[in-house]
Amino acid sequence: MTATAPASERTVRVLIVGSGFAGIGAAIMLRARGIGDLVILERAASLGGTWRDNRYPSCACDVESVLYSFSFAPNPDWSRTFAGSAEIHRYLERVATEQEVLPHLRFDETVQEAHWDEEAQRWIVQSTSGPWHAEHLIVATGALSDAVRPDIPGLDTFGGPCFHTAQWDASVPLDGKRVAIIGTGASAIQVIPAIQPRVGQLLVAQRTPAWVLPRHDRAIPAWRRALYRRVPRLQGLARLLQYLRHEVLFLPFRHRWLRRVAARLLGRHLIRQVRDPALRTRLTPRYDIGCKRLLLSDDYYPAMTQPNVTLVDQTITQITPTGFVTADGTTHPVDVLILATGFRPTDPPLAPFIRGRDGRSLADGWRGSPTAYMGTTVTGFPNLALLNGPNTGLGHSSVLMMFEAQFDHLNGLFDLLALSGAQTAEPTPEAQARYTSWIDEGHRSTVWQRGGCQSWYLDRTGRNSTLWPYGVGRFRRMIGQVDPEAYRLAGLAEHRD
Ligand code: N01
Repeated sequence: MTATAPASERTVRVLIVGSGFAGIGAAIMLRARGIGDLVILERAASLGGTWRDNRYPSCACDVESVLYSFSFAPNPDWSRTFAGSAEIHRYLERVATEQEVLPHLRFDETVQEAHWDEEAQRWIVQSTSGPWHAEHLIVATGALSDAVRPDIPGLDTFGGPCFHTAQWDASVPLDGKRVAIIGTGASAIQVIPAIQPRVGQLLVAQRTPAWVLPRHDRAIPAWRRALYRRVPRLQGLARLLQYLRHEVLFLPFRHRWLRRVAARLLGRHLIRQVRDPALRTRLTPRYDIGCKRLLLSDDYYPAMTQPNVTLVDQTITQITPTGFVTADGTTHPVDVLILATGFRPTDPPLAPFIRGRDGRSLADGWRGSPTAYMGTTVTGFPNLALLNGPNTGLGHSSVLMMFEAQFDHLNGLFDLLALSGAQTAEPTPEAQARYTSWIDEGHRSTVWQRGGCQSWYLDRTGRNSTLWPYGVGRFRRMIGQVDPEAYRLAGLAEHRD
């Protein structure tokens, strides 16, 4: 189908927005249950989401690849414990190809607006190529897709090359240059050791020192890959062990005394790798371990000790055409400015443009603090599913397992519709409110709420609307079964599975 296809051809049973892991995985799940009438709209020219976009040097997953892959598509060929972005992207492309998802993809189509047409019992979705009509809308646009530029005066006046890590410009020469990187989060700590040997001077602008833990990344030897190919169950066992390890590692996020133990043990990484006491003090986090996302790196601290690296921990007050000025009045000349300033998952970009039964948008209802029943469905928005929705993020394990649990929930919903003969499903306001209170209660004792830091996990109301407050197993158990009492079913269906 082309971008100019007539309206009748633009009516589908399921429309998915976004072709990252969530969107591709949802399409595979739907095809497996016999729903082939589906289209995935992708604003870029190829699939892959965050792993297509993030191509800064040494970009890699900070969850072991054996766990950061679909359970139904194990990959015995991972080259490293923590695969790089290009390898993860290739994996996703391969899975999409093998599972015959590619014919469903429409590239270079940006969704601008979607609203529920109550009379037609359809979603009407406006994309850059025109309207689509769909019975079900699945939003899989990801939490880390829109780069945030820092709100520093003068940023636009900088005269040299300036780019965000998620929009890395490989054509900009860095060799021998004076480069500044703003931010010391997950992206920055991967970039810094990768470019430090090449640049002349590297200025690292740190606002808050982070907890950085050992990563133990290794090449996976050929014999082990061969073994996994021959005996897939062994890789399944390795995955299970990683899963259980991460579930155990989750406990300190909820229990303070375990955090104290963890901080004492894991704080040694900094002590071992940074000998200079003054630099060590400046790199020492001043909040509870785990409050902000834990960072994993074996080479970040060693890079910070190199003679061509300067830690700048004064606030940047002004960016000028030739560099930046810090609060102590120092001027720092810079040739290239790299923004490792992250994303804003608490303000999903499509939320103001998706309107439900009463014409109000998701953003209108959320008022700065996203909520959804089981992190997936929203009252007043029939047949809408949000993948990686509110409170489905993780601070300790692979988010792909959360996506798969959401797929199970959607499967259950399609079963419920098929069995009941209904056309639409949406959670009751009571079910969503109960669930949200339960989530908030669950967060009360977590480090994210009490750890003494400002993190992007918290929205502008101060509520944690991004993370799931328990272990992954609990989410899978809860959401895997659909409670019919929690859903309002309506209409008579044309389709049957
Ligand atoms: O972004 P971040 P990221 N002046 O928000 C600083 C995922 N990810 O791109 O801590 C000065 O973590 C900010 O400072 P502060 C992963 O989920 C995954 O690094 O707010 N500094 C912080 O240091 C990750 O958590 C992988 O005080 C400013 C940094 O910028 C998420 O992406 C790999 C500033 C932003 O850090 C985001 O990581 C990489 C300002 N005005 C990333 N504004 C995987 O492996 C912001 N900062 C899966």
